Amino acid sequence: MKLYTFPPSPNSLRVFAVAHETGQNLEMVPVDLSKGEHMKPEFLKLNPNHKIPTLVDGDFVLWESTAIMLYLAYKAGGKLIPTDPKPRAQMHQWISWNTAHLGPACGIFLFENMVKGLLKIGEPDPKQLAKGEEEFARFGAVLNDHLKGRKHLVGNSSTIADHHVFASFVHAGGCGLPVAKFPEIQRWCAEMAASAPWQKALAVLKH
Ligand SMILES: N[C@@H](CCC(=O)N[C@@H](CS)C(=O)NCC(=O)O)C(=O)O
Repeated sequence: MKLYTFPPSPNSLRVFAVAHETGQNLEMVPVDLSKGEHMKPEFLKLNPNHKIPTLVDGDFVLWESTAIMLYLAYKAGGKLIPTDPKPRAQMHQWISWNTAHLGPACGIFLFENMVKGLLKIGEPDPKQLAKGEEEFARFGAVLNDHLKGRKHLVGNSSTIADHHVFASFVHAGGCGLPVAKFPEIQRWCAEMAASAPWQKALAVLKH
């Protein structure tokens, strides 16, 4: 299987974490967004949204990181997906919540404080950052409370939800995400970052 990816992308990193945890090998095909490689006709044939990550498994092409993570988990016999309906629904709850709420709040800090500088497309917008502060305070508090006394978001073992949500924090330090007032998030993130699948996934950032 090949994963078309821009290595620092949280959406790509969480797919790699799942691949590592489920013991599947993904060949990384770098797509340099800063050079516009995602707009090349050959890539647009794979993903007309011009977005990474995009998975190619033989003649099967799949985009959207959540769908790819679930596909890898299904291929591994359902690893990382609870079998009972209630915990399975809770896993989907956290995935949807991250996609709709927490992830976009973190994404404001990532875009304003990191991506703009890397792509040289202007200064951080204080209005956007104020919006990010407000949203992160709201949804960060929900996560922080939920994590009290828990090692995993759902049940007693790792699920897709943990990898999905943790990806929103991978650049927390570099993009100035205000996590200081959320000790449970900090503790959980330290545990996730130290876990074997994330150690392997994050190694790509050290090159
Ligand atoms: N919902 C998508 C988001 C993917 C996404 O936004 N990828 C960004 C990089 S992190 C991208 O490829 N941007 C290029 C573009 O939109 O043209 C997913 O979860 O895979």
